[in-house]
Amino acid sequence: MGTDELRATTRRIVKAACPHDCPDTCAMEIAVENGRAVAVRGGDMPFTAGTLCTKVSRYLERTYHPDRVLHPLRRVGRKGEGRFARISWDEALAEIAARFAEIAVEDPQQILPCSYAGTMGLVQYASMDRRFFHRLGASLLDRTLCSSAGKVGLRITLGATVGMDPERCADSRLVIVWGSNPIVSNLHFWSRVAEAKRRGGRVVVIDPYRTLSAEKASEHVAPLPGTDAALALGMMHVIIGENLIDADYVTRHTLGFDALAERVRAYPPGEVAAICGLGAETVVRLAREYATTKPAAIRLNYGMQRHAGGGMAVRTIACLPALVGAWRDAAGGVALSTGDWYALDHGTLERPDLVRGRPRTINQSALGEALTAARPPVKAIYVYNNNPVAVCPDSRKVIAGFAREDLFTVVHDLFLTDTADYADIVLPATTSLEHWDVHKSYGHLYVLANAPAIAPLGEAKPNSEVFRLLAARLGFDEPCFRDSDEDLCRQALASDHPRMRGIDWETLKGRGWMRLAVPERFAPFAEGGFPTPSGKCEFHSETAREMGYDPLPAYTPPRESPSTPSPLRERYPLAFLSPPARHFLNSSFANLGFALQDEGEPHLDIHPEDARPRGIADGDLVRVFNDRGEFRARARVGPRTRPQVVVAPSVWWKKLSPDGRNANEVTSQALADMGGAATFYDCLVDVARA
Ligand SMILES: Nc1nc2c(c(=O)[nH]1)N[C@H]1C(S)=C(S)[C@@H](COP(=O)(O)OP(=O)(O)OC[C@H]3O[C@@H](n4cnc5c(=O)[nH]c(N)nc54)[C@H](O)[C@@H]3O)O[C@H]1N2
Ligand SMILES: Nc1nc2c(c(=O)[nH]1)N[C@H]1C(S)=C(S)[C@@H](COP(=O)(O)OP(=O)(O)OC[C@H]3O[C@@H](n4cnc5c(=O)[nH]c(N)nc54)[C@H](O)[C@@H]3O)O[C@H]1N2
Ligand SMILES: [Mo]
Repeated sequence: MGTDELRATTRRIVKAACPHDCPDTCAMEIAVENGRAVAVRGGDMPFTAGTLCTKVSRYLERTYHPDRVLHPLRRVGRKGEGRFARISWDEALAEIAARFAEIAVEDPQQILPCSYAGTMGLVQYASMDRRFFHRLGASLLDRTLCSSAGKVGLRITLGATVGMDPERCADSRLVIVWGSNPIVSNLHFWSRVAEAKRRGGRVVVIDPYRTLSAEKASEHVAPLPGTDAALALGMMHVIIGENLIDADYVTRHTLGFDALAERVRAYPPGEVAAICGLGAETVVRLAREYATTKPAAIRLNYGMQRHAGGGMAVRTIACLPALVGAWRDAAGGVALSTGDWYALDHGTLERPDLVRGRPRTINQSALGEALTAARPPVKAIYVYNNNPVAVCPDSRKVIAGFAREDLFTVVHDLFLTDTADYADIVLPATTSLEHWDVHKSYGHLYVLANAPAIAPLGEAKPNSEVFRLLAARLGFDEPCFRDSDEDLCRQALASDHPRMRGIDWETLKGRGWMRLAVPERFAPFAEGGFPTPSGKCEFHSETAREMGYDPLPAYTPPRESPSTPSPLRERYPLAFLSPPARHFLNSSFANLGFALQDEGEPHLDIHPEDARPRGIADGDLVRVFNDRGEFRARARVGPRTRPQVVVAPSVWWKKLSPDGRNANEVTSQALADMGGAATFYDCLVDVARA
């Protein structure tokens, strides 16, 4: 037998899921030969359709990267210096257990879990870890870095974090991509948008920045950041004023139309246009096109959420489809997240019933504040699935916290991140190729299994396993601390909800992916049936009123904006955006040669009108600064961004940037109106030649 034949006989294909924080949640197939992964490709799940993004198609370079942390480490240098010596797992676990036990005797709330979305699998994102920290009585963490404002906005309006099936957008005649750059951040959705366009549909991108998606759209509308709710109210003013509503749908399936009609009278196109920095005719044309084109889809995303009025902006835009009856068609409606369609009982995995006492909750978007000023203090922090030194706002405060000599810090990661440099103990994590998991998605309607393709590299361990071991060391003897990862996968799917019919772990594991039990052309609200208290789309919401919000859609101006008069605006006249870079995934991949090569160097897009008076030429090194801090980037002068808005695609590792800093030096810990969410894009700066 020749070597080729031998290879062929030992090759096996493992069905997996991309674990990253991206709406696409791709199906993957991993080819394995003699215990080594040798190829990855996109799976046959319809949404993935056999292709992966440029980052994940090179996943083996990440998995087998020479910089992987492969055994536990203990700090030998100063905090932040990143000097470590190898220790054994036994030493590492013994030290963590001893420190946690000692602090817990005093007050377990002084221990803080710090995790976010390094992996989105239900097991490795939130299961054994939550059980462990609940049982310990540790502080709870409110995970608000990404989507919590919009989730509340949707819940008030539609009743849950639900919407149209993004896969159906290929059939839309109009797609409004609002505050999103899908070519970068939602690639497989973009292929549906491109298909809609090929079939003669129109694609309008609403974004202050001329993104790749904006360039490829039929039309690009560039409002000032944080003004989207005003634009939506202006569109409703036109739609209602010109009687372009779907009166039958409004009567049968909405609540509070008269109050809404009254409200939007205060938003005539001229005034809205002035707020948004657009022409009034744009507002009118957009409204007419939206109301008269069927089916029309709105892909709403995170751009407008990361502002003072982010929750209300999502709520306001989410009212549009009911007004024009867009929900009648599977290819119409609004898509922000499909998360709640899964109807899973996360409590089974996370076991909130284990919580000891009444621990406080710490907001992750104000982590810097918590680590420097919380009372009682945070004495120990355990970071996993998260790189807070790079990704949390207001870095100066975050770093002041992590630099505290009296803070005991554990970081569990694949790489020595900016955060790991501050760790007392570093633990090696597995990639998704090395552990079990099960995935839902927030951008489609499939469930995916992830089987390990290879054994853990070096001494790496999955999150779940480390918490199992720590629970044993701390004497937690509840049986749930002995569940295996496959037990957890099984429990994750244990739901008797009709949409989960037929989806159990054994079946899913065999097939790799399964669609929720919903029709192919899923038009969830064609006949109303919203999961709100009234069963209608709530233009007027008592839920909102009870939560202390305006019961009607409204425009909440950004705190820091060229469109909001303030003393700050006089000193820092430019709006600063730091949206996802194409070749990074938040700060993941941003340490890998291939991604760094593709992304170039930290840069700042600035319009010629803003560059000229500052004496900035294309290619100059510039300082981006405000009262919170500063970082440096290479200026790209051109029309890619609109006047008064500068843009620095992110999130770069600080220690791999020329000045050791990144965009979060200037972002603020102020919170959005809803969900305690971060306001990364509600930020004024000035720029000068360095
Ligand atoms: N390649 C890549 N993909 C990613 C990520 C990544 O880092 N890299 N991150 C993942 C994660 S965690 C998330 S949450 C999603 C994010 O997904 P998206 O929200 O789709 O993120 P972006 O693609 O940056 O799109 C946001 C756009 O909003 C614009 N914007 C900023 N402020 C405003 C505003 O006030 N109004 C409007 N209309 N637009 C505004 C920005 O210029 C930007 O182009 O992407 C996921 N996918
Ligand atoms: N300026 C600015 N800041 C932002 C944003 C922005 O647009 N602009 N976006 C925000 C958004 S939307 C988000 S979602 C957050 C994202 O913030 P994070 O969720 O922190 O995402 P990453 O930066 O990718 O860091 C995830 C870390 O988890 C590690 N990891 C991966 N898999 C595992 C695993 O199985 N186990 C363990 N223990 N670790 C693992 C990765 O190696 C990586 O270091 O950032 C936010 N920060
Ligand atoms: Mo995110």
